[in-house]
Amino acid sequence: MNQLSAAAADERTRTGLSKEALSRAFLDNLFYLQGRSLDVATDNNLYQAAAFTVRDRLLERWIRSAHVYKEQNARTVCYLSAEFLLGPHLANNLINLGIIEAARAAGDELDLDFEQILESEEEPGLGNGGLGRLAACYMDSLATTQIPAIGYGIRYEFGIFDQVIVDGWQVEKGDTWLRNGNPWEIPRPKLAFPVGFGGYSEEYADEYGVVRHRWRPELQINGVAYDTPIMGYGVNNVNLLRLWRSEAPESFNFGAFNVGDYYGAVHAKIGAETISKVLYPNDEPEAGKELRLKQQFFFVSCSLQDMIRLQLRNTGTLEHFSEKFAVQLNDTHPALAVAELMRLLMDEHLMGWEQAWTITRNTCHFTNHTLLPEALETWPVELFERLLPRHLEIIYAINQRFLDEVRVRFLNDEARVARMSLIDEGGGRKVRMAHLAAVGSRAINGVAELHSELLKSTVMKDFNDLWPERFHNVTNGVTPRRFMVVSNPELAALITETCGNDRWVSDLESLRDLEPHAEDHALQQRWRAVKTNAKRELSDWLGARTGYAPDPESLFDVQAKRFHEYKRQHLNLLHIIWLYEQIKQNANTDLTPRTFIFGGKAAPGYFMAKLMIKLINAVGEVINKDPQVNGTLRVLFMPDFNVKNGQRLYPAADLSEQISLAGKEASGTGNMKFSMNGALTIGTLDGANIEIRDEVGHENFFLFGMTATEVQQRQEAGYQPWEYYQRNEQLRSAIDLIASGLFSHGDAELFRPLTENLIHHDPFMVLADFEDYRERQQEVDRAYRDAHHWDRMSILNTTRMGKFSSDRSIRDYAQRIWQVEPTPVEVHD
Ligand code: C3B
Repeated sequence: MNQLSAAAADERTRTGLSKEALSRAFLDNLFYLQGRSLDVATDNNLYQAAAFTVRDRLLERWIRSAHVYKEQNARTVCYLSAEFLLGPHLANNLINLGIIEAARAAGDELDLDFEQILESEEEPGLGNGGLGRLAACYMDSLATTQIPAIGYGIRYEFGIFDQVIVDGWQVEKGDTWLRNGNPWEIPRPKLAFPVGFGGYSEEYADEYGVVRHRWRPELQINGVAYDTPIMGYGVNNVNLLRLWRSEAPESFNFGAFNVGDYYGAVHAKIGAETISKVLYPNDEPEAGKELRLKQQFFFVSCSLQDMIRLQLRNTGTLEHFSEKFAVQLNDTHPALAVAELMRLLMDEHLMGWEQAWTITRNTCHFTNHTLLPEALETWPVELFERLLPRHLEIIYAINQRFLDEVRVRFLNDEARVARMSLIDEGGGRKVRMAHLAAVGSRAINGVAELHSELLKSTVMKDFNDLWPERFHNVTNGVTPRRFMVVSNPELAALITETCGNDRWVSDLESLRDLEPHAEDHALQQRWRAVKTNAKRELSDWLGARTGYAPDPESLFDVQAKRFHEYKRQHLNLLHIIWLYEQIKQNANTDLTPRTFIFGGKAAPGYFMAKLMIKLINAVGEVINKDPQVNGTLRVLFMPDFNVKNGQRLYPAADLSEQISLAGKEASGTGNMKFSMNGALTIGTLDGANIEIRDEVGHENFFLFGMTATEVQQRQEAGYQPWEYYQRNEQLRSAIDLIASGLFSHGDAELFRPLTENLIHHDPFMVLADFEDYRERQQEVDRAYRDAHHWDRMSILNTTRMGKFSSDRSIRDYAQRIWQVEPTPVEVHD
């Protein structure tokens, strides 16, 4: 499959590994770790042996990196995130180590199916969507740009659910990624920290008569570290992903835990283990569940205790803590770090308020990922009082000082004081986590230019008035290693061949060198052949799973992302239904054959999102079977969209649907993955779409819809979706067709919640943008018929994506936010 020269496989690789050395190590790992020989090994045995072989190579570099980082006392980035959506490790690590060809050759020699071994890996789905995947891309880029970093999070036993489609409905299945063990992690049972919950806070006088505070928790659990090495591409740097698993302390000492009550003791143990048991599957809205707050505090506390341990070990004092560590808070989920760092410094390490506050404020940085009101986290004060009484005290104290500052800056403006307070006093008192994160951070950033501007002018306006210098934009990025080299090896090989080198893999801007070739017909043809091969592979995969194998010559039009009304999968669907009506009305309608592919999960409790999935499948069932359509349209749902399946999808897409209502999608990152793989985008002026369009050229992007400003104006003027429904015949007939029961075996009730909601409420203005969308889709239809022109646009989409490498994002953070420098690591094999 991979076109790289076979000769390369025979050479000793950059890491000094020959295929012979790899085969030997592989066989050893099969035999000594699993007691298997080749003839009886299962797929999983082979995968584990391969994984251990690769992991061993990472470990040498990991130890070396840790040593160099310590020696140079480099500032370390600590990326605190409740989610890391990693995806399979094996292929990615082989690429980053530079040994994939040697490994493939070793596999061939042992007569093994290399692709099958890669396939056997279960992915760690420790995240919901964009936010979690971004954290994983950033871990890759931190290592690649040689920045010392630790990712801190939770080792969920059950990650995001697996999605199966039954009768068109989403059904959730528990994720069991740890079933066969996880060869990439190293448990550190001795590296554990106590985490308290409940109890009370008390004052006491220390030996000098100074009044201090301490927390007397009612319950203590332990957080145990599980470490995964994260290898950079083309460098020797290996960083650390440290995930915490919750445990009851002293598992065997049941008696001490709960005297005489054996059952109660076991129950307590189970309670402790529950904390890291399962990832909350809600993407943007926060569930407000007690266990979620416990999870947040749990991983924040373990992580900060770990940093303090490292600093004390290295320097014996915490005075220079903020020079040693830059903490990045990935959304508000780890915002408690502000209060917990204060508590640890003051109560446990006996620092005064001023010094502790200066350190905290110089350590923390905060990224906001959404403006959706339902996603802005707040927690009832009552819950804090019960679970984290000392933290509530600290939050009150921070708030008092903060609001005094506001009062002095803005005289006689109590309304502003109330708006900015860390406590929302209206209707049940609540702690505002975004405010806590903002007050405790040196820098606050949004994730795309528009989003960062809207952040400053809407949800964080008051904070921007107060501290404009703290606000930044860092546009998101994605790693070209996973989303080009790993997922699309044929395209990667073609690019490398055309460039004459593979520098682009860690310097994506250099793809611009290819631009002059965009006109070259020979390249266009090969480019198209690569795309068609990827479409064929996807078609086979879909055929085996959905019963429909789409025609690789048709235009693959893909929308893959979490299901949410603001992302407007239903806008896409209304267009499909309209196309279908055209064919029904006139069998000779001249349409470019298209395959519409959807993928994505809905939060299990999100009724409308689940109904959209059902509707897509129902529409597919009717259209795909209708002889009159005769294959011109296909509508397919790819089940269980996750990182692994995404890697199948991105290379095969011709058109990428990025059709959120302007102002709602903070950035989007799928948009970047598609474009890098040569898909054209149909999209609104939302999130990073705007910047993508500016980079790839306006003529190579299908733009439609209202701008964020127009959206706001329309809303203020009073939006009446009903008027669009009445006025626009195309729209009306598409909606009416759903309401008629055609897609529900005559049941006119099934989809009524969806159609009624569109006609009467339409909170994300699907109807207002429909007409423009439909027109732009007609342009797409025409443009695809001109293969040369399309291929040229496709090539330019890829070559102009340099800005959207996560390496660039990380360099931005490093220079503008963290002030950290690369620390190269030398290895002498
Ligand atoms: C997402 C946003 O919805 C995306 O626009 C953005 O690209 C990514 O974050 C990464 O910045 N997001 C998410 O996945 N989960 C949240 N809770 C909030 C935002």
